[in-house]
Amino acid sequence: MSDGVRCMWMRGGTSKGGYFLAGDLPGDVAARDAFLLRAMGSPDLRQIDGMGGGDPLTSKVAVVRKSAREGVDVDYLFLQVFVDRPLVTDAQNCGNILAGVGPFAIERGLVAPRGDVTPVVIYMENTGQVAEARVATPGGVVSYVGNARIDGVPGSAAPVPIEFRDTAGSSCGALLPTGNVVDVVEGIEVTMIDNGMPCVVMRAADVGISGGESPEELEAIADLRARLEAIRLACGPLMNLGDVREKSVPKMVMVSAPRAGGAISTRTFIPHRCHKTIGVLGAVSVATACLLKGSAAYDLAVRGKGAERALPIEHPTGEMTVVAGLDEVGVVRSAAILRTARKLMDGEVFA
Ligand code: NQM
Repeated sequence: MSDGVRCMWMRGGTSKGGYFLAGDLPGDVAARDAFLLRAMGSPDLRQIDGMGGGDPLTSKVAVVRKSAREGVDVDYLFLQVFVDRPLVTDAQNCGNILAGVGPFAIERGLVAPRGDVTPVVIYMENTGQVAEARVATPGGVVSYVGNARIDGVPGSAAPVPIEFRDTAGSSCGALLPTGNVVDVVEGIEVTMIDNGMPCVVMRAADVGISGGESPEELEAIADLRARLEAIRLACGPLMNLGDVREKSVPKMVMVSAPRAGGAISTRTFIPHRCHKTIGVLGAVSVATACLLKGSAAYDLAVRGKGAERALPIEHPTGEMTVVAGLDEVGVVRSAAILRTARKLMDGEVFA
């Protein structure tokens, strides 16, 4: 395709990518994916011939349409465009890119602004679940300016609080797809959990790291990368995800005791690069593991008390607080997080 396709480039949380109206993209999936690979410049480590930033966190796409579902404003399909391989996958969701969906939907006229804050109910097509984002719309116009700060993003911006409902088993069919709180895989005790994002949670010490290393230090340990991939490939079928060689899930989360007053400290491979922070739904899944007695995270975690718990999930550049709502038997029923987003460019992208 040589003609330009209308698109908005946005930062959503700690990720960045292209936001498209579904009707602006080719309807045929193979043609759509070929277009997106060209637009991002994949496969190429530097994505020099495209818009991608040479990192999975900046090679992302949101496809948004007005929803026909009762009580839902828009449908959002997330696509991960691989950097180094000719692959586009819808096998995972993304809670960071989700933060830009509400503002984008209002900017494109899919949702009418309502007062100073406009709630946008979003159906997440990848996992069939619903989230509600609250977008600042003073004077009926989306505002990106404000005092909210999130770790991993310099400066401040308008807050975009997001609440998730019923995320358990989003991709794996059950919160604990093996039916166990802990399993031994490749000799390591792991908790395979999916509360919005399929994650394999394991103790950092069990794979020979402290859990305080930087992403660069961890990516440089070839043995660690090989071991995590062996565990991941074994966990895929156990988590009902099948063969995960060409999928970006499950995420591999190494946990250790909190270092900065949070609930737990994390280092996450997503799955081959180490995240500079942590994914939103990844953090929700880890927070849930912290609350599950017997999990790989339980004994390391500081959990607080009460039916609503703020669990700061520490990551390499700060923390992400998950506010978990628990029912009377201590099961996590809802989760909320604070994100911000920013419009970076509105125009046409060429492939
Ligand atoms: O877990 C990265 C991100 C994500 C996903 C990844 C995310 C989530 O930081 O909801 O946000 O885990 O691939 O954007």
